[in-house]
Amino acid sequence: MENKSGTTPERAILVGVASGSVDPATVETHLEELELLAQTAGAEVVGHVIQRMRRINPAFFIGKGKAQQLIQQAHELDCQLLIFDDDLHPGQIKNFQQLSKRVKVIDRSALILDIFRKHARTREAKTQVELAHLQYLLPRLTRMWTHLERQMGGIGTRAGAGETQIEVDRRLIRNRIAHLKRELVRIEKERSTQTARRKTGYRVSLVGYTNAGKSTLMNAITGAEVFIEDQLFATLDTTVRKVVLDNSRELFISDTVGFIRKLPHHLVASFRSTLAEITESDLVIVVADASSDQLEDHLETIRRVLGELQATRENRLLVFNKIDRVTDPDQLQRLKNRYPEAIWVSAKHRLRIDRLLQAIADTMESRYTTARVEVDYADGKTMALVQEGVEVMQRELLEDRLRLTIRGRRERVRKILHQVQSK
Ligand SMILES: Nc1nc2c(ncn2[C@@H]2O[C@H](COP(=O)(O)OP(=O)(O)OP(=O)(O)O)[C@@H](O)[C@H]2O)c(=O)[nH]1
Ligand SMILES: [Mg+2]
Repeated sequence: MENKSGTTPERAILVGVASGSVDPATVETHLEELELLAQTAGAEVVGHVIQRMRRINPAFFIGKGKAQQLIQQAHELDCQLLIFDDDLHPGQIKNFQQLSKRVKVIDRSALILDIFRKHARTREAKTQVELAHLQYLLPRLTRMWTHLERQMGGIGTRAGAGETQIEVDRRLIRNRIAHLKRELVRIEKERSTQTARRKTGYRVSLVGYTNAGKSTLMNAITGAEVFIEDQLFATLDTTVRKVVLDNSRELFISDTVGFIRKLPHHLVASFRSTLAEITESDLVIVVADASSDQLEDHLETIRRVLGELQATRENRLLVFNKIDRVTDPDQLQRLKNRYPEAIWVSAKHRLRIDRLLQAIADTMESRYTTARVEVDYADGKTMALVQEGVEVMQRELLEDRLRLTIRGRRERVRKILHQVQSK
């Protein structure tokens, strides 16, 4: 079998651990998600292994006997990869390398980073992903130098006097990290001039678990063609589109990278500027796949990542997508009882999108207000002031004055009225 890139896929065994309060059934659902991740990364999964443990073994994460047995199994099944659902310490990976040269051991974070690397398209996403990857790699450097030399173009890779190859690699990586951080600051500056232009508009962002249907919903709302695929992390960049409701109310809607359980910390950190679009929004639409049996888990992950980004809780709308796939009436009723505030849609089949648009319009309305101001024709300064950061709905010509009907955020309109009155 060949994968999308036309190469033979690496064969993988997935490994999960049930310990403490985590029962094997939950671990199995986590492994199913890990399998989707592995497939997205281009691997072929040949088996799931779950080990129950009371205590994590510091040397191999799982027990030593189990580790040896797994390596043996991998050899027999012609597998090149063991993928752990939990994060492994660098030392644990090294210990596995000592058991086998042929079998590579990686963890969930490494897999997610790999997918992000493959899906990064723009300069910003590429820079963010490379930064996260190198930060992840730094404490895990082992005998990877040949790999690195290739990756980094081999410049300055010769070891200096008394410097081991690993030290050289570490130095190279640190330099590169510093460079990437500077690069990101520059890209961020460019971005902030772009967003400044949108500052006066109402900003809405779509957030949610990966594969929940955010991009499909974006398309349903805007008619734009945003990349959609049934795979994890199809979208890594933020797309912003303008939408006009009822021919008058203008808003900017953005679709961005999805969340996932145990999103590597480095990724959240380096995607901070992309995710800033969320924290700066007037409204956050949380999109969830209502047909997923992991819905509660997904909502919890979203709450946690939004918390990590310090997004406010006040301005959120909950949207349950993929209602076309919720066929069990009991399940539907249960969800409706539990989340009475949720708006139910099917982005793919364009069902109830108008309800969602109405809800957006309502929240906009509650933050916006309309007012009338009159300004002398001769007073150019005030004329400019009253139009700044608001929409002008109507202009009426009076004898010596102009009467404007303006609409904008409450705070802004209040400030304008105050300034005009105090003249
Ligand atoms: N049945 C059904 N499928 C849907 C619906 N909405 C989206 N999908 C499918 O779900 C898959 C993921 O959709 P996307 O829009 O790419 O999801 P996303 O949230 O943007 O995913 P990432 O960008 O990967 O985080 C695609 O195969 C869509 O066709 C829906 O309402 N019903
Ligand atoms: Mg998407």
